[in-house]
Amino acid sequence: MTMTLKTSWSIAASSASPLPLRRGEAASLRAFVNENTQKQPPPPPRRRCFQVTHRPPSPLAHKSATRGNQRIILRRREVRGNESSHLPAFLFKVHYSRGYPTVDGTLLISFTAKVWRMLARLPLPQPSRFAFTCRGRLRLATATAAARTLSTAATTTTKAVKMARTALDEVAETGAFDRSPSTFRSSVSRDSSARFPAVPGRYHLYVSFACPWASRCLAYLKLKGLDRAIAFTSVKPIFERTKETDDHMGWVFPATGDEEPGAEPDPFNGAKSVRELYEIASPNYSGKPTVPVLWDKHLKTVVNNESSEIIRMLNTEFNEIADNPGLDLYPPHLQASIDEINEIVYDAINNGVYKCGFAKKQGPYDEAVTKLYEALDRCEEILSKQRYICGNQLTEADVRLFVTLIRFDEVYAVHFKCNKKLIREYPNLFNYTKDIYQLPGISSTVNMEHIRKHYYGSHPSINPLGIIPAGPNIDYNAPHDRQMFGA
Ligand SMILES: N[C@@H](CCC(=O)N[C@@H](CS)C(=O)NCC(=O)O)C(=O)O
Repeated sequence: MTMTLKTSWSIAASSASPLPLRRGEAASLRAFVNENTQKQPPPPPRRRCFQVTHRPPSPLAHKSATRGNQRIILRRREVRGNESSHLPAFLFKVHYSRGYPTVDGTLLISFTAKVWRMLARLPLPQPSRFAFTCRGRLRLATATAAARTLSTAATTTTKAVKMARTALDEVAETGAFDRSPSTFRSSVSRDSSARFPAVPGRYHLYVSFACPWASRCLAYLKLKGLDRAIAFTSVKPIFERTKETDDHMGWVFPATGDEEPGAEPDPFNGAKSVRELYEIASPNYSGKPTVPVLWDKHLKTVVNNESSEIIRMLNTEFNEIADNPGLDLYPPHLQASIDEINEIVYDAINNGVYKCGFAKKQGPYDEAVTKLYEALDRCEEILSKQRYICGNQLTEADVRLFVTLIRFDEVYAVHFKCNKKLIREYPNLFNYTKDIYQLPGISSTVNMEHIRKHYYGSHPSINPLGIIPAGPNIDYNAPHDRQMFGA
């Protein structure tokens, strides 16, 4: 039996097939999806950001099949939208291993088990083209161009999450930047019997000084007094080729400690690139090799690559070995207001500057820049009444806001076109930035040389010649007026 799905590829099943289609299963993938999506309950509220968490192994976890030079791997994952919505999902991965350049496409799709069984039986796609459209709305694309052009769309009951190779690829057809979720989401625990117990010296943080997300973690190492228990290594600031065999550009380590001040060779794995670290942890990894990486030296794996989760662990799980265990940056009485401000700051400011900078069309840029300045105005207003963003106590929300503010006038204003107003034109935001910069240890987490080199030098589609503008060289050690609020 052979059926053609749209024009792109066909589904074949016969008794000779290693995984023959079962009777009663719909004749085409579209029918399967229609059938299953129609039976689904009403969709949960749609969220732009999905957290990916690992579930205990199920019989459906890790299925793979090989045909010729192609290998298809299907893994079950849970995709969590928010507290109330749990979408079943499958990580759908196609890996071309022999005879073609190694190209992985990875998608997370929320399919039912029945559709999953169907997918597991599909003949493998042609390397040149693998795409199908379901009800005109769910589109999966992988194969050669996949790493760059994965597009995503959601039906009422399904959600596809892109897994691209660099942030610059994460632009939807609308021209808007759409950040993909982090993939390693395990936790270090103070419980000594946990898989990742909080033991001094066992974990290492791989960062880039340029990266605001990684810098959150560095700020926590300093504030909590954990820098002796957890060491870190920074990569070089400018993206380079990560492999000879393909053209992926990303974070690389210097060959020696003298090559680039601030950057060091990988002390444990001798990796040339962050990509290599991810491949040690997961040989078929095809997502974005991002920093920060919380690395387990003992199990040689990535524990977690999501900064918002790493900082929560650093706040609570390492207190037995922290020099400053009493500092709680996410105290129970402020959690609701921290969560609320984080949501605004993440979407409109932290990620908002990227949405301005990576937008490929005027509309998404206009939308992002409007939201960005609305949020900055709101923060300015809040900070006219209190020292920190959630009151008169430093919290996680301040660290998260600070890492973007400190980069703003130096890079985002020019490189990401966030030039409507500068941070130094907002009296409260500017003084607040200096206040946090002057907290013990924080200035050592800000390497402006790396920040400027990275942004201006790593995004040729935005700054083709890589020229680094001269200014503005702000003195963040200059006096500020924030003591007027006490504390
Ligand atoms: N959600 C992640 C985002 C991390 C992230 O995007 N890091 C950027 C650096 S600022 C990265 O490593 N990008 C690599 C690339 O685009 O190829 C986190 O907060 O940890």
